[in-house]
Order: sequence, then C-alpha cells, then structure tokens
Amino acid sequence: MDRIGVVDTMFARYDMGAEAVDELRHCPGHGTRFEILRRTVPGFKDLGVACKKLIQEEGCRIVVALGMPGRAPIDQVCAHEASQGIMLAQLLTNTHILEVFVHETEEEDPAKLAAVCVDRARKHARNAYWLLYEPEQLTRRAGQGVRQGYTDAGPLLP
Ligand code: RDL
Ligand code: RDL
Ligand code: RDL
Repeated sequence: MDRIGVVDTMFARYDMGAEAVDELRHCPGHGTRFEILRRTVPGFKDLGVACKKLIQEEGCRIVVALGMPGRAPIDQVCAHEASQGIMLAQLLTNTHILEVFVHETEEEDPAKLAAVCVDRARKHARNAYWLLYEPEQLTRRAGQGVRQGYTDAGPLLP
C-alpha cells in the first residue's frame, strides 16, 4: 500500500495535523490504496528531517508538513530557515513535501487564526492527494488564483 506522511509540531497552537489526517481519511482509496503515517516534532525546524525520514525510511510517496511561525521577529527568520530545510528534503528525495505554515501574525483573533489553520491544512492535504493520484485536478485550476487558508483570489480577468 502507498503511504502519505503527515508531520506536525508541538509548537503550533492548533492541531493542524489532525485536520490534514481527517481530510486524507476522506479521500478515495484511504485504507485500500494508501495509508497515513503521522509524526509530531517539537518545532518547525525539525520538520525537514522528519519528512525526509518518512520518505526514505518509511516509504512515503508525499508528505504534508505543518507548522506555525510565532509572532516574534526571530520566528520569521526561523520560518525561512525551516522552509529551506523542507525545500532541501524535497530536492534530496525528489519527493513533494507540501509546506503548510500558518503564521501567528496572519490574524489577531484566535478564532480567525484557527479557521485559517483548518482551511489551509485541509486544502493542502487535498492538494497532496491530487498531486499523487489526480494531478489533472491541479492543471484544471491553473491560473485561477487558488489560495489556502482564505477564499481564492480568483483570476485577473473574468
Ligand atoms: O530543534 C529544536 C528547536 O530549535 C526547533 O523545534 C524550533 O523549530 C523551535 N522554534 C524556535 O526555536 C523558534 O525560535 C520554533 C519557532 N521559533 C517557531 O516560530 N515555530 C516553531 N518552532 O514551530
Ligand atoms: O507547499 C505548499 C505551499 O507552501 C506552497 O505551494 C507555497 O508556494 C504557497 N505560497 C505561499 O505559501 C505563500 O506564502 C505561495 C505564495 N505565498 C505566493 O506568493 N505565490 C505562490 N505560492 O505561488
Ligand atoms: O495574499 C494573501 C495571502 O495569500 C498571503 O499573505 C500568503 O503569503 C499567505 N500564506 C502564507 O503566509 C503561508 O505561509 C499562504 C500559504 N502559506 C499557503 O500555503 N497558501 C496560501 N497563502 O494561499
């Protein structure tokens, strides 16, 4: 059976991993065509290697990596570094890792930030499924201003 990985962090203030897993559980072929492997690490800088291990040691064909950069300026720097690590893991393994970061600064209101977490985690989990099994779903949406976390921006011209 194929494997799809989900890696999240203890640092994040919302359980985005659970949202991603639930979305994947509702995709066609869960339990028959693919199974889900979930891992949790302390913070987002630990995501890259955790994803690489899921790919190289556990055979995952794609991974969803979820993390929350905090509010401090240092967290923005760390987010860039964490992102570089995830990028490197993708290039070293020739495998997609969808980076789902929700910056704590994106919303002031905790309820609104939680809603961004749910929407972005679920949409990128679905994107992972599509990349693996239905890539034509992405091409169908090419140039359509598709967003995760918020409603779509839409195309420039009607
Ligand atoms: O490897 C242990 C930690 O360094 C690692 O877990 C970091 O990702 C933890 N961390 C920071 O040190 C930091 O300054 C995190 C953040 N900021 C952050 O904004 N979000 C995180 N981790 O998930
Ligand atoms: O791996 C999943 C996403 O992280 C990845 O698709 C990003 O490229 C999505 N993305 C951002 O996260 C972002 O903050 C994009 C932009 N900004 C952007 O300006 N343009 C994009 N993607 O094409
Ligand atoms: O134009 C408004 C937003 O799209 C913009 O602020 C993005 O940068 C927000 N964003 C992130 O900050 C991020 O870390 C997005 C993603 N990840 C993402 O994966 N998909 C998005 N926005 O649509």
